[in-house]
Amino acid sequence: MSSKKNLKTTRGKGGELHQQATGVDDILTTQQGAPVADDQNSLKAGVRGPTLLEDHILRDKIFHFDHERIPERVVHARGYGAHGYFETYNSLKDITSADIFQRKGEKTPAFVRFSTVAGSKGSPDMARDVRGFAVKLYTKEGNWDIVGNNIPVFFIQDAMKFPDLIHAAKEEPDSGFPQAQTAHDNFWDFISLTPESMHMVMWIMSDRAIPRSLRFMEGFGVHTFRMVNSKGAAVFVKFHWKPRQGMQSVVWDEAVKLNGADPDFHRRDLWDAISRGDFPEWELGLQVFDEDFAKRFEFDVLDATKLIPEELVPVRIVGRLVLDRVVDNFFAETEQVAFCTQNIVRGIDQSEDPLLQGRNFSYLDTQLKRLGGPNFTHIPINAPKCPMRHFQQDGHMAMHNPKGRANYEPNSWGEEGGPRESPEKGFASYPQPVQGEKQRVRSPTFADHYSQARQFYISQTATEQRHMADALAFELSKVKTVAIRERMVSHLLNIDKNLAMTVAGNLAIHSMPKPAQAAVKTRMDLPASDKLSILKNGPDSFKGRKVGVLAGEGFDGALFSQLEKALEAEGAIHALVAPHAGQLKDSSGQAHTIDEKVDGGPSVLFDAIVILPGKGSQDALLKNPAALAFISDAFNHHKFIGYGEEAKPLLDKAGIGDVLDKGCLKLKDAKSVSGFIKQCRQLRYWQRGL
Ligand code: HDE
Repeated sequence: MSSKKNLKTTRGKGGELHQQATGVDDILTTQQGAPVADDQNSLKAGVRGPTLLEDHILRDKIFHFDHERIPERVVHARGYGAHGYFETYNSLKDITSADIFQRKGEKTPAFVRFSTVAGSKGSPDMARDVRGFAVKLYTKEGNWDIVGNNIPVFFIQDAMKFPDLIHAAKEEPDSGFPQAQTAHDNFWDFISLTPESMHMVMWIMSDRAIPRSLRFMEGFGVHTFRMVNSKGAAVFVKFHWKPRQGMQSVVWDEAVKLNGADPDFHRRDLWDAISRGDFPEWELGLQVFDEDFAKRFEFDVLDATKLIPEELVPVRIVGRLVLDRVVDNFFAETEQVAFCTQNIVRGIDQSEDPLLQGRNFSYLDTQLKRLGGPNFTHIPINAPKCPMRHFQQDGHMAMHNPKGRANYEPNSWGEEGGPRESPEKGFASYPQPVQGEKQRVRSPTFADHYSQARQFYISQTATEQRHMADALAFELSKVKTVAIRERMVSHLLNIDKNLAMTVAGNLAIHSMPKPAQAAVKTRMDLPASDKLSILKNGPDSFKGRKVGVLAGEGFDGALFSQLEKALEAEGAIHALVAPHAGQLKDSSGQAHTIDEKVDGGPSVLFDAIVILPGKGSQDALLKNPAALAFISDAFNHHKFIGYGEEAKPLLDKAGIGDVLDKGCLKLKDAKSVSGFIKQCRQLRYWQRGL
């Protein structure tokens, strides 16, 4: 490998290592391109004398280092991106003139950035939070950004409240904590005073807010947008990204432990999957509807706290997004990418959703500060991949100014006078008639705050409902002000009485508060919508998932190789976990490389576990608390557990020997291994009612 070629190395007078370039192409230079002779020592007056201000090489290096950081995003600071493409399944000419949807099979380059919302850039991946799902599509007629989330509704209805929401959710301003979590007084104070957030609260207290992988979650455009065809006719549209891998989440105790075991769990998972060629895919679905439906629908389609159930408007699948390339450089791509809801193309248009309208101002404004000037479209990750011709010029870091004398239009310079407008090809806004008195007002059609919150709750399985009650009780238990806890329970009473009672019980609220006053009567008759549940829509596949194999010296090599084969056939992967690092010999004497030393590879990193202690290695595992926690945690997290012949003492010591259930399978041959993998397709053994 070229990086391993023998460099000429010498030692300096102080014993420091000097590595010298071997050719002209690998000579280290300053920013100005001047070759550097010594990258270890600053220029001094005498061997032990002061460093000279004259040292332009030292100053060049440190000056640049000093300015490496740019402001992190004020929200969605923690994120991870990847490249890919969008493939159009069929022409959508009938509803949109957007170039990306004109030709079947068209492939459009894409960049996606996933994120959490509240935490800072260095916060852990597995925080309970909404995940950003921002997609940049480099279409032939300009960049189109769908800046969405993994939850189809939002906390608030009007952009005016966004700074308040975010201030309340982030760390408290005096103490500066808690970081990346909503379990504190300020958040629940604001939420409990903002009933419009109740639908979203149900979503963030559900397992949607702790996804197992960025690959295993849905994405939504949230707002209602418009599509406009070449004749100028418009339809309303809501965007959905459906993961081909299926949805999957973790349980809260796992999330807490994962944040310690691997704060980069989500980004590592995405990087690893793409690097091994297991490219995640989402299908783009549209809910298309017209003014007539919008009028008939029981809620306002401009209200971002509401969704349209798929039973009412089915999702039409129109293409797929494939992520097939990791970034070359995190900063250049993931950090510098600038999404904006204003980045739309001909054939796509805005709606009058007051949240969306506010976002249209915010994103461009925030990029200016974050990226330091108006020329961030010159950065490769933000530059369109189609021709860009305009008369905009100058500003910080201008990379390409227009050539020639014309920097304005109209001008008299004919064909040399630069680009001109095109009524046929250019963007045209949908001519929505607009009239009204100027007023600061919330539309009365936005006033129902509980009906869809209730609908979401009753659409969940009993397991998911239990998780929601647990999450609410956990979050509110961290709220010190009892009045805030009670106020939240008063809202829950409008959503589901049992939920309210369970949460109140866990908070030892003995006398129930009155239900919160609802602005309009809550609809108790909205039917459950199965698509809103994760567990009702399981992938029935173990593809893309990972098994942790806890093994000891002399483990059953034949069984292990059967397991390896079965997992490969399923498209799943595994890691070998042992009490020590290095290598492990199996029963036939073959050596295997250990992937994780057990205290660095707890079972929360895996979707299922297999326990294969060797005949002579029981002791090492029995005496290792991390090995015992590996097993008991997996059991408590409802994971499928496969175990070999010699595992019994370990299962006993881990405290599960007596309670083994149908989610725990003894492995002895290829048949039992394949039975185990088949079971794993359910992802978790929820029947283990803990
Ligand atoms: Fe954002 N949001 N947002 N947001 N948002 C930002 O823009 C804002 C909202 C979303 O990976 C910021 O470039 C306002 C809804 C994502 O780079 C900022 C309002 C949805 C990302 C901003 C909202 C989102 C952002 C911060 C209420 C889901 C990350 C950095 C009116 C549909 C994009 C930046 C990335 C980022 C403002 C509400 C999604 C400050 C004012 C609703 C995925 O401009």
